[in-house]
Amino acid sequence: ETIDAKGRGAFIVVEGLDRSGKTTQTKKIEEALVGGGYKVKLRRFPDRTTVIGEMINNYLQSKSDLEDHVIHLLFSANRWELAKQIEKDIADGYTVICDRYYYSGVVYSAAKSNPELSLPWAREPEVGLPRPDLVIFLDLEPEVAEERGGYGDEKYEKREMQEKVRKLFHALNDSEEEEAEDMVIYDAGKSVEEVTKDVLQSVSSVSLAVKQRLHPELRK
Ligand code: Z5A
Repeated sequence: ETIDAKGRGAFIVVEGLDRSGKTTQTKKIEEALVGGGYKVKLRRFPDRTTVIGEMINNYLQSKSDLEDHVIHLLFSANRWELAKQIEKDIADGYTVICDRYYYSGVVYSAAKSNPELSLPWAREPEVGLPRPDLVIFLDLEPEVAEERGGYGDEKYEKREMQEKVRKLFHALNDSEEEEAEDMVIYDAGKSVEEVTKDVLQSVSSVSLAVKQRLHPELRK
């Protein structure tokens, strides 16, 4: 089924742990939607192509050290600098599929052993960003992630951090926050094809439903 030319596009976020297949599934969703006649744009955060993105990249690759609050706010600023473009794309009828978003922003900072970076504190700078219509969380046991070629060399790619991040993603899903309303958890330990089949069920129902909702909401 093709989308009404005047309707807005959906805003779909793919979240998950390291090696959970976010990039792989983002492309699969794109293929399926393009095949169904949708106009699609892909995004990823951090977007390392901007000046702020370059600072984040240097931090993740341990080429620079930044204070915990500072790197948190840079990740957020990286979303804010692209927020208007995302809103415009959605309004122009593009379905925007985004590899990581403020869910990662909140959870990775809160997973640090710094009591000043609580979940509520970490959520604040994200208030007012475009709210996703759907957040697919690809859940994976850390052992399985390690079997997929292990973690890379970047800052947070360590077993202990990944375990904390996973717990916090689940805590967010069990919370009263609006993140819980938008999030659907999928078992990313299945084969690529099985995961695609699972996530496409949510994607197709959301893509059709947004035709009724003219404007995307902003995050409260
Ligand atoms: N971060 C943050 O702190 N604050 C923020 O606000 C944001 C992010 C936005 C960089 O993210 C770091 O930034 C990240 C969070 C933090 N830190 N960590 N960890 P990134 O997105 O740039 O990098 P990444 O998470 O390391 O992405 P990735 O390694 O590319 O993972 P992926 O996209 O989820 O996986 P993939 O490339 O699709 O697949 C990984 C491998 O597994 C590959 O060989 C695939 O062929 C294989 N694969 C995929 N699916 C399957 C299945 N189903 N079965 C078997 N094998 C599979």
